Amino acid sequence: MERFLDVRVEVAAALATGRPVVALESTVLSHGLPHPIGLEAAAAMEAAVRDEGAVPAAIGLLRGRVVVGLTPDEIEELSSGVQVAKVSVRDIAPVIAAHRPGATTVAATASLARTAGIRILSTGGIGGVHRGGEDSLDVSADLHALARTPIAVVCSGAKSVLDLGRTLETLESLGVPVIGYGTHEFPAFYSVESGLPLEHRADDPREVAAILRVHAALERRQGVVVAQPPPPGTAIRLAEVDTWIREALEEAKLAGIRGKEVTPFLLESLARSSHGRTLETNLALLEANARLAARIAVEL
Ligand code: PSU
Ligand code: MN
Repeated sequence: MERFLDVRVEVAAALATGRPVVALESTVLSHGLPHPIGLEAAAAMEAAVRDEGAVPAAIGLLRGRVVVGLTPDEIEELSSGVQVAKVSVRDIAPVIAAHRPGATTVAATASLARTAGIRILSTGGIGGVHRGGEDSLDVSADLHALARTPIAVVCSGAKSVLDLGRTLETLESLGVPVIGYGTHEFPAFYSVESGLPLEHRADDPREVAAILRVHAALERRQGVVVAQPPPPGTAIRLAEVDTWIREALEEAKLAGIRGKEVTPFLLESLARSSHGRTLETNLALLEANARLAARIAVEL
């Protein structure tokens, strides 16, 4: 495995001595945010993780290997390149074999982080069931990866461009616990509110750690979603986001966007319609989630 798995010194040392490590996905940096905002986001997330006393481990594919603990230069390489592949689970081996640079989604990052021995991952929003997914079968591999990868994923729920109700139903079917952090409602990424109640809630990192300990002790095979609403000052009302989403979906339909292009296309359209407000919220929640993930990792 070592031929293809490059766990960098700082991360390897932390894992070997039981110090807290937080994995960070790279698709959000390369395909989810425009350059150079992806870089800004990466720096903010890494700083927040370090600030809380944990080691950040951004994950991506470079020069035929999985890198766990990308350097700032490597993150730049992944976030600026036009040739960078969006890598979900199915893409890992082909992209490595082709020596192509690849930015990993939540699904791919979670499974590679686990391979490296990391138990907590931070992101903005997980993928889910797309609107109309009951016909198109466009259901993110993130959900299926969560069903079989025992890792905690700190996020602000799933993007509101998705069908959040069906996303939650699917997580339930797959046996994935969803814990509201300081909330009884599934966050809608840019928005605090979704109208979808959550049964389980934790109010501080210790409570989350307690749940994760039970989950691990009982050898549960699933991931755990820890869903934190976006920071209050930056959240946007769902009703307001909804008008932009409808525009974005219409645009995507007209342009014939399909498959893995859908998520990046919609995010870009939202950024345009909102005059950058969704980007600001996205940055703020990425940083807040990285900070929370680090605090949970420290607690564990
Ligand atoms: N959330 C964001 N921006 C993103 C993504 C999520 O705010 O760019 C990315 C994540 O990497 C997630 C992926 O895993 O989108 C899901 O893509 P898809 O729907 O194609 O599975
Ligand atoms: Mn998809």
